[in-house]
Amino acid sequence: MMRASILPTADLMPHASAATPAGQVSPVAPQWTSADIETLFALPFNDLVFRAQQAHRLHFDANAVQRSALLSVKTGGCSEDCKYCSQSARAEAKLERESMLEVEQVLAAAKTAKAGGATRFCMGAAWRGPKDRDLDRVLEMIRSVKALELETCVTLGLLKDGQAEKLAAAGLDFYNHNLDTAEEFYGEIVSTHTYADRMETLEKARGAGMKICCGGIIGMGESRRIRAGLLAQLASMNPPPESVPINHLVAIPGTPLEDAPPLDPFEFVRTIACARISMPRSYVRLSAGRQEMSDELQALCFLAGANSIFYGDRLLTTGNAETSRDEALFARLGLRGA
Ligand code: SAM
Ligand code: DTB
Ligand code: SF4
Repeated sequence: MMRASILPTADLMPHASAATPAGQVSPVAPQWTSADIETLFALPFNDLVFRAQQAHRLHFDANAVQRSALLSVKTGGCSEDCKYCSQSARAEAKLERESMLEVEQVLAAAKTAKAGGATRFCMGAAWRGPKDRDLDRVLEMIRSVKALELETCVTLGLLKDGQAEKLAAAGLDFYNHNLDTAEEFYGEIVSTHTYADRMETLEKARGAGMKICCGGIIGMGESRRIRAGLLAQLASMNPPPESVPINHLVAIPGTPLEDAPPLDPFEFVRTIACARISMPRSYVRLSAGRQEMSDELQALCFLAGANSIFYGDRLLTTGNAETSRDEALFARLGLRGA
């Protein structure tokens, strides 16, 4: 049968799913180990990308790319010390600390995003986690964005008991909370909260019935083993995150990672391909870093299975690839927004 021939060969199947007959969804999430994913990483580039493209076509239209808009609703002054982030109060990055936006400002931005073709609106806040009184305004933002018939996503940091349920009740579709890297490297990047704290918040969001948007940052000086470890962690969630943002580090002046060693762009494409193969049903988002990428590199990322982007001229504190450039790239590649 056609389908069986394009499934990964047995030596590259993760352990739990190896026993699952082709075409059936295993009730147990495949247990991807770092070693499994390192084996994928080590494939010749063409073989890896071919395999990713096959996995992509089993579950998605390979020429459709989901587009999410992003808005920072509370910028700067964060108590945490994430080394990549310009919004940490400890960063020396030149950043105006801003108070929380008003609901009307958010609504106006969401209308513009929808008119431009985005289907999801993501709101980010530079908090360790939301205080209950701040959450109330976010809930209002969610309700008004949802009323525009946009999917909603927020990223607010660590959640306390009961907050996830409030977000879900307001109509939140996705909670974004990245693991950012493998557990063993996390302490090199952040000291003010732990990997276990992040996992706990992901469980709270899932427990409240929301979809999860969870990925990481590539290019922070981590090894391939660490990249594989991050993907193994994500792919072994049961179920894996519905949305997996793969951010290329934006090396922001004034942050401790401003001089991070450059990453071979092909290694970034390999990471996307490994994410696609290990999480075949998830949207893999080519997230931060697109502004610095050539059109050719982005095209390789789409070929390797990326099928979502941030759309709009800004990310949180840095620029994104301009909408006009994206439109031209989609036209040149025959891609459609989805
Ligand atoms: N404070 C919340 C938190 O940490 O979860 C939400 C906002 S935080 C800015 C969201 C995510 O943005 C981070 O987890 C990280 O993956 C990404 N990010 C932040 N700065 C970045 C940078 N310079 N380059 C790439 N990704 C970055
Ligand atoms: C995600 O994974 N990436 C986005 C979003 N989720 C919140 C943030 C990227 C931030 C890039 C750096 C900046 O603009 O400050
Ligand atoms: Fe704060 Fe989030 Fe930036 Fe960390 S990544 S410093 S928690 S805004």
